Amino acid sequence: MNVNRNILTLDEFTIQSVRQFPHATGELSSLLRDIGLAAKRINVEVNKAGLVDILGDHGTTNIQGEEVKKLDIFANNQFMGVLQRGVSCAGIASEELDDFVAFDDDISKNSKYVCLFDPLDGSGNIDVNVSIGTIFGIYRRVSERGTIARKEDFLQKGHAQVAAGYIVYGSSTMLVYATRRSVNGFTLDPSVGEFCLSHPNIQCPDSGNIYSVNHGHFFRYSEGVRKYINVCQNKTKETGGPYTQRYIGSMVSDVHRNLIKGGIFMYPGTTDKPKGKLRLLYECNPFAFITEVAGGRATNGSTSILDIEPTELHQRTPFFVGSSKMMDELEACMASVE
Ligand code: AHM
Ligand code: MG
Repeated sequence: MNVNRNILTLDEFTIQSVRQFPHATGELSSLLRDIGLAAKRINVEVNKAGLVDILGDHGTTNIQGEEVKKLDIFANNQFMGVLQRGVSCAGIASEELDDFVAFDDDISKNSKYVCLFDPLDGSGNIDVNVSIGTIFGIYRRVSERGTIARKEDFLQKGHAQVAAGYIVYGSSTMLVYATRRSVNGFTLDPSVGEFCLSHPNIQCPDSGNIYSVNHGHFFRYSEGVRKYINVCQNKTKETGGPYTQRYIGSMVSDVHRNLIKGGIFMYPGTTDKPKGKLRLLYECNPFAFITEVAGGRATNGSTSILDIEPTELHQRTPFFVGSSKMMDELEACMASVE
């Protein structure tokens, strides 16, 4: 097989973006580079996950005498570590940590950005060898540089993101990230250990035929959501169907597929959990940002996800994201029963 070695790597791509904009300082590129490194390290461990029973179970000691950490804690520590040692990040918030962490060394205090992430989303799927992912959103801090980051740096609306992305540890490992200008996907080439630009300028098709939702909760969804699911089930060739239902239970994989092929992903509220399950700041906002840059949309059923004013780090929200015309049809169904 001929391998094209002229494809841009993630580092080359981000540096190229800096070269195009004379005012760019390179701080965002450096942050993305740090994230790429954490992703490669997490990828190595995710690929070994099936060996955990041989090498030692979580919380036990492995064959080298090291304590085996849960993968999501490992991923969290990798992310936090690279961002703390880098020069661009003033602090982080993570699904794995109760509160945000403001880095207090002088370089971090002078850094421009904060990063919010879910280090290993869908981690319930690890034991059965199903794809999982990492999600991140990057914001320019609102507190003054030179001071330590504060809570308001993390509680910003999704619209304020300067970049957002995800890594999917799938049949290949991919890193996809968006700035306000474009969404680009990079596939890890394991032979050189680099993310290489494989999906330039991703556009979400304005319609598709895939809908992703947990059908097990059907009778606990609102009437509007049930109505839309019925519409999906009744699509014919004439109305753009038939639709296919696909639900991996790993949002990163589900939304990634829909972003490329066209589709809609839904995690609605239920009668027992009106706010659903997913977290606004580090699960929904990054995907809403990426999808909107790619031409799609994301809402909580009534408000654009990116317009929601956050009040807590770990707040949950119903989440609907995907191709614009499918989102229009969902909203029309929801509005028709109110
Ligand atoms: P997690 O952050 O605990 O891993 O949960 C988030 C995951 C998403 O990736 C996925 O879409 C969802 O949970 C699936 O939940 P459910 O099994 O309730 O459908
Ligand atoms: Mg999660």
